[in-house]
Amino acid sequence: MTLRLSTAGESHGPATAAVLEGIPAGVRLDPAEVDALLARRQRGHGRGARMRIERDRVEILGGIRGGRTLGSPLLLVVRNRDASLERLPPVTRPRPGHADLAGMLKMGTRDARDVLERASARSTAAQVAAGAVAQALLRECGVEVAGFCLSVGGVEAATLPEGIPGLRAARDANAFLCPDPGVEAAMRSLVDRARAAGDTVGGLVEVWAEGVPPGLGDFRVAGDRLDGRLAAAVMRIPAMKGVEIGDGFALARVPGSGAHDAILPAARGRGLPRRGSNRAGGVEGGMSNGERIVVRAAMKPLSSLREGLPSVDAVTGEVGPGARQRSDTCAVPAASVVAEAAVALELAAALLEKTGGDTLAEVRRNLEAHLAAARRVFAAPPRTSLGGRRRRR
Ligand code: EPS
Repeated sequence: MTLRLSTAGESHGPATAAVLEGIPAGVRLDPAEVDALLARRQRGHGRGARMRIERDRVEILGGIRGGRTLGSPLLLVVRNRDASLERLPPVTRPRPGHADLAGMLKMGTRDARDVLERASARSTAAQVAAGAVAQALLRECGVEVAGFCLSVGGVEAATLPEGIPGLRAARDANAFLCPDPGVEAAMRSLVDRARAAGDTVGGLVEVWAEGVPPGLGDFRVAGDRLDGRLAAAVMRIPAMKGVEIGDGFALARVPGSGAHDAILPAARGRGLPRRGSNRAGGVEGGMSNGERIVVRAAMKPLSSLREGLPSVDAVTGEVGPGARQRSDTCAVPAASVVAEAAVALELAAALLEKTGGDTLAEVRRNLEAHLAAARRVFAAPPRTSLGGRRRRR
């Protein structure tokens, strides 16, 4: 079965919800773990008034029994406390940078409310709930995924912890979900100044995935390339304007001799070869190569400004600032949680394509067989050519 996610719900409707198909049976699923991710998505210095209203909690209304997945579609519901949709006024002056104008033209309506309610980043709560389920599956298969905020408005983390456990500890202790405490004060004053000026700030988010088996994705079919799929998954998050894998855009400025990662013998002559560096960000030829996957994305500053940029009213024709709506000053920390969920969902999909399996036991059995076969590729005695083995003396 293919892993497939659908979400539904308007920002100020009764709920935001996800249907996730294709998660195998037998995955331990603790709603508290989903809630922990939902709570992290609500965090971050610079969030607006809405996050003081909402207390996101998941209700798992299908696909679970006795704390384990059944293999049937999961129905994940996050109710909205601000469920004011039917009382909210029309929006006739589209806000530059939002979905308003393009959506009005697409749908043939003068009321951008019909567009912005669904275009809202509120739906990322449902995506994050689904991402938490994907992470529960990945964890059972030895894969850990962690997203964090790398920079806010040009203030960037100077140092990063070694691996995911240290990264998580430092990130969770930080008001921006940034693992470098040294830049927290600078981020805070930047966001506070922007808020005072009625302005907004963007930034960079990064996601690491460790323990990813080699060979997820495909070199044979363009649409199945893992880098393309990860990039699309992260680019689909509202307000994202750019995505990199590994050293990404920086690779365009260095010679080939400094752009790739040497292949070194496996430790003690066994297992998979080691790599000297990870400029590729864990993906070569459209496939995971067994190294840490690194995905980075650029979030634009949110489009809701106190003094809206110039716009035109679709009803009166009057020129004036775009409609004013409540907003966050900075949602980069929240976006890092959404990016973590997006990467987890895409990796879970690619993993299940490699292993198949209706149950977790079947997925793990097939994964272990794949890893054993991969290890044998470099465990065999050296060959003189592709054809024959060198004679032992
Ligand atoms: C959003 C506008 C704000 C944000 C919202 C996304 O909501 P409101 O219009 O109710 O003030 O708080 O984000 C969320 C609701 C959320 O859960 O992240 C927008 O226009 O996209």
